[in-house]
This record gives sequence, structure tokens and C-alpha cells, in this order.
Amino acid sequence: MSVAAELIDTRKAPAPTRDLAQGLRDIRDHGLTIIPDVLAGDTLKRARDALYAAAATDRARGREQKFSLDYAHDETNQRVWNVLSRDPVFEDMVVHPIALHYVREILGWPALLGNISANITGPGGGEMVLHADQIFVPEPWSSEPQGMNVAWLLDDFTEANGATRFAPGSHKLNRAPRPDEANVATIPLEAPAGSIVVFESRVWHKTGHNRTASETRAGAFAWYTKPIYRAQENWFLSLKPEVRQFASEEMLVLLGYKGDLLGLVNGASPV
Ligand SMILES: O=C(O)CCC(=O)C(=O)O
Ligand SMILES: [Fe+2]
Repeated sequence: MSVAAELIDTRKAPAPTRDLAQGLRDIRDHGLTIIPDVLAGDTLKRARDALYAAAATDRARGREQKFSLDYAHDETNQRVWNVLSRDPVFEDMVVHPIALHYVREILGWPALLGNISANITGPGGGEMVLHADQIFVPEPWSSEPQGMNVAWLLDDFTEANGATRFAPGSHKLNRAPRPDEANVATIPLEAPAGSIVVFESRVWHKTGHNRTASETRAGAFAWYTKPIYRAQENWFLSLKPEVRQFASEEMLVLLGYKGDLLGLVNGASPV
């Protein structure tokens, strides 16, 4: 048995829970937790409609950009970047109390929002290279995760439509998967639309393969880091001005407009 196989136990996927303390234990033990019913009704519909509208606009105008961990040949998958600038509903997700509870517990405060982007799998493809989200951190890694993701499921995630696949327990290896580990056992994170999945940045995962004939699978991924890392999105260039203009204190910190020690202007916080 390889070192990876000893720690990764696909039978140990945590059960969905709305108990935040249990969720934190599940993140520590398995690398992730699933929280059902965070978005519902009109809010879920609004978010889903906004994302698909942004995706359609990007596609129609040739504004799609692939991510380096996507397969270059796969035209079925669509990334939608910087959704924070596309509709205010995504601002609510970024500062949602459950999301920020886990940000404070896992990363501490202040933290930064590296990005909130979406990934839509399409029939016949979508699979992503197995990875840990903190691959930009040089190894050896410290014993704490340097980032975390809050995945907002805007469609039902099923094994068939490309639900994110995880290797539970792989965060305990405290390193990125090696090329010869690309096929370690993973399980699909199946959960209904409106759920969120919180996962720490060392757990190995990938987008699943969408083998349906006509379903798409949309998820918005809010990526947070400790404040010493550069944000993936350059908010100072790309953010729609009104997001900053009407931002809460917490949002200003997350976007890097308010801070101490780092990100100053002439020695003082810019706002
Ligand atoms: O689309 C997914 O299911 C996962 C996306 C992901 O892992 C990423 O964007 O880093
Ligand atoms: Fe990822």
C-alpha cells in the first residue's frame, strides 16, 4: 500500500451537517464538510440565473479563460471568473456568516479573498487535474492550511454530472499529489443545490467527469487565504467599483482595501 493509500479512506466521507462544530471536526479529520440548505428559494434561483447569464455572456463574447489545472483540450467545461463583479448575490456569499465562521476558525482574521469564480461542467467532460488548492505554497508545507474554499452548489452535484471528487484524509499528507498519484481513489461529493462544501486547501480533489447527455453542473468557489498570499484575482484592477464603494468592513479586509502591516498606503490602511 502506498503512503497516500494508507491515509486516504474513501469510506470516511463526512455526513452533511449543519452543526458548525461537527463541521470543523470533519474538516480537521477528512479535509471537508458539507452543509445543506444554505441557499434556497429565490436566492438560489437568483444566484444560479446570474451565473448562467454571466457564462452565456462570456461565451457569446469570446471572454472565456481556462484555468491552468483544466485540461486544455476540454471545451465542455466553463470557468466564469470574478463573479463578484457580475451580481451582488455573490457578495452575500463571500460574507455569509457560515463562510466567515469557517474562515475565522481555519485561517484566522484578517484573511483575504483570493477569488470567487465558478466552474460549470458540461456533458462529456469537465474533469480537472487532481490537485490541492495551495499548490503555489513551496513545500515543505507548515502544519496549518494556508487557504480554504467554500464551494456553493448552484445545481445538484451528482456523480454523473461531475460532482467535485475528493480524497478524504489526503490533507494529512501535507503535500501536493505527485504526478504518479493522479489516479488515487476519490469519491464524488454528492449534495443538492443550495448546499455548501467547505474544504481546506491541502485536501486533494478535482472536478468530476460529466457523463450525462444534457446536464450542466455549476458551482461557485470562494477561495480565501491567510493574508500573506497574493490574491488570485487582482481586485484593484478588476473589481466593479460599486462592490468596494458599498462594501462592509469585513469585505474591505477580504479584498485587501483595509489592513494593517501589509497592503498599506504611506504607512496607513487605504480606507
Ligand atoms: O469544479 C470543481 O468541482 C472543482 C474546482 C476546483 O477544484 C478548483 O477550481 O480549484
Ligand atoms: Fe481546487
